[in-house]
This record gives sequence, structure tokens and C-alpha cells, in this order.
Amino acid sequence: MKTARSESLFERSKRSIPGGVNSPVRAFRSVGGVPRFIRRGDGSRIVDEDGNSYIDYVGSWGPLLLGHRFPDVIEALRGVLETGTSFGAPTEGEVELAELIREAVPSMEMTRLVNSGTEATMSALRAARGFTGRDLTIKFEGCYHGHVDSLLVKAGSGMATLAITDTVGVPAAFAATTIALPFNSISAVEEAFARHGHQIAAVIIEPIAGNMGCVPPLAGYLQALRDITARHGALLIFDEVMTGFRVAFGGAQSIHGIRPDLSTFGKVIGGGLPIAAYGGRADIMSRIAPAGPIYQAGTLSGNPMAVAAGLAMLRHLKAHPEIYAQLEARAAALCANPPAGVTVNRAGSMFTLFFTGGPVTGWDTAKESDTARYAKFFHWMLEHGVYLAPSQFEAAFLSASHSEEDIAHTAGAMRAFFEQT
Ligand code: KE4
Repeated sequence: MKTARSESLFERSKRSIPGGVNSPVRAFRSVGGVPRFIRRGDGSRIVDEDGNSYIDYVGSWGPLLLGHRFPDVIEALRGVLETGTSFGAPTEGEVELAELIREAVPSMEMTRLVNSGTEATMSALRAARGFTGRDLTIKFEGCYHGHVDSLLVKAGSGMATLAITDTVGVPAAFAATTIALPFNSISAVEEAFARHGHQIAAVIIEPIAGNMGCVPPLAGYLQALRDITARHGALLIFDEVMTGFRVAFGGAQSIHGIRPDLSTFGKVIGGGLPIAAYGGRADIMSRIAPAGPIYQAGTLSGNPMAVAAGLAMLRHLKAHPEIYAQLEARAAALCANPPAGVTVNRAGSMFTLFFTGGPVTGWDTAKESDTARYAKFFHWMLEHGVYLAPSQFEAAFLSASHSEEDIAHTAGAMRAFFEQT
């Protein structure tokens, strides 16, 4: 496979950008080799600067549920270009998007749009602290909520990928406000509340984890979190930046029948443009400035380009609920019959092949995976025209644009790997 242009671009990029990338996981550090510089995407495929074409299972890390350059999104963006890219003033589209999010996710009584998932979780935490007057947060090992200072404690995604265990640059005092517990363990949460209950502002969780690889909640776990937080006057925050509008139109909370106090969204709601959202109970969100004293702001919050792309995405998903059944069927087919030594976890169209024999129910079992073998698998698939997450500790994402042929090709390449290596 030719990679000369990606190689030269990578060498050049490293002279101007830390590690040559604008987000760590893109650097292929844990799988080795040359990160592919991408020239374009269409539907389920991306083409790199050397002309290599791949079936894409990263999909910009989740936003592209409908595939690259989805026509409705491109059309919406063309329309905005005729009227202006940003005003720093309210626009009708922002109201429509907030209303559509509330219609899809009833717990989102009020929504504030921001520019990234990090901003959304940071703001949701501030809202929780401001509302409760408490300082501590519970998060879960292997979950990742963006690079918020206090949430980088035992985080997943790029930190797990790079085995960065401590929070360099984060004051100890900030890290000390976060209690990191094992995912899927209710006893650990009960014990933490027994010790700190009156100081805990919120529990923040990926209701279906994607950032240690895909790890669904065990039966009853989320309901137990809902009960414990309610009992202690702490808020339950569902970080649905990855799961929102992906695992279901109403997010993971609609599948599991849980009403969190606050939620965060991102990725799909922007269709590839920079946008995210936090929101939830009106009595909490009405404390956010200028309605209340909890300050949060953003120059490009509710940006017309991002809002137009998001509206196009969510309106299409609302009009075509059959997409979720199609994603479920195709992802199930792709993940069927894993070989010995491989555990597949899946939630709808997000999935991970863990190179470990046992069940993966949290970071303690995810981290037992054979990352060297995953790296071999990653490169085998890349050579066979399939672009997976360049890390064992990430989810893969199927889109509505992945065809039966794409699935068959991918399954064939996987089978060949397991038969020949
Ligand atoms: P951003 O700040 O990257 O937009 O969102 C942070 C975030 C928050 N919450 C969840 C559940 C997330 O998955 C993310 C970001 N996800 C990673 C993928 N594992 C982004 C990829 C990257 O860091 O480049």
C-alpha cells in the first residue's frame, strides 16, 4: 500500500503540530505505522492522500451516522453560506434544534449549545456544582468525558490508548474533587456515597461506555445509579456525546428507561460540524447565565453552520426511524461469531473487538486485552481497505451508508485475519 504522501505530510506536520495531529488518538501511536492523511470522504468510504480507499468505521469518531457528505447536510451547509456563517446573535435555527432535542429526549427540558463535548461536560459539571452547592464528582475508570481538568482522572480514549495515567498539568486540588470508581460496580458507588454523600454534586457516566472500547451497562446498573443519586441529592449526568442519537433517536436513556438530571450530546447532533449540547431539568438549567448566576458562554455557540448540519441530521433521523433497525441488523451481522480469544461488545452501531477471552465489563477487564494483537489486526484490516479505530480502547462506528457489500468485505477480511494469523 502506498503511503508516501501520508508519510511526508506526517513528518512535515510534526514540525508544526504536537505529535503531528490535532487530537492524540489520530497519531496511530498504539498501533504503530503512519497515520493516513485523508483527502476526502463519501458515504461509507474515505480516500487518503496516496489514493488508498477505505471503508470507514471511525466516521470522525461518531458524528457521521449517515456517512460522509450526506446530501441533506451538504445542502443545508450550502444554504447557510448564502446568509452568513456566524452572527454572535440568536438565530431561529438554534431554537429549532433545542426544540428537536427536547422532542427526541424528554429529559432535555432545556438545552444550551456549545462547541465540543468537552465544553458540554465541563458546563454540565459546573451546573451540577452550582445547583447543589457541592464540589465532588464521581466518574468511572475508562470513561472519557473530554479533556476537562477534573475529568482526566483515570480517563479512557486517548489517555487509555497512550497509557497516560496521571493528569499532568491538572492541579492536584482539581483532581482531588473527582472520585474515580470501577464501571458497572454498584457497591463501589454505594461505598463512595456512604463516605462522601453530602459532598457529591454529581455522578457523570457514559451510559454505554465507548471510550474504553464499547462496554454496555450490566442489567440494573443505571437504575441503581439513578436511585442512589436521588437518595443523596446528587445529580445524575448522562454523557451521551457518543451514544446520543446513535444507539437510538432518544439516546441510551431511552433504551434503558432512565431520566437523568442532566445530559450531554455532541457528535451526531452536528453531523461532522463542531457542536455539542448540555441540558436537562429546567430548574437546574434556569440557573445558567443570563437566567441565573452559573456562568457559561461561547463566541460560536449555536453557530449557524453547525446548527444547520445538525438540524439536517436529526430531521432525517426523525423521518427515517427504520435507520436504527438497519444499523442494528448490519452491525449484528458484522459482529456475529467472533473467534476464540476475541470478545465483541456492541450497542447498536457502535462496537469493539477486544482481543481477550473473558467478558469485558469495565476497565479492569478491557485493559487485559492484547493490544499488540489488536495492532496487527488493525494493520491487516487497513491493508484490506478497512479503516478501524487506531486503538483497542475505542469504539468502531457503523453508518447508515455502509452497504451489505461493505459489511461482507469487512467480515471477509476479519475472517481471513483469524484464519491466517
Ligand atoms: P470532544 O471534546 O472531543 O468533542 O468530546 C469529548 C467527549 C465527551 N464525551 C464522550 C462520551 C466522548 O466520546 C468524547 C470524545 N470522544 C473521543 C472518541 N473516543 C473523541 C476523539 C478524539 O479525542 O479525537
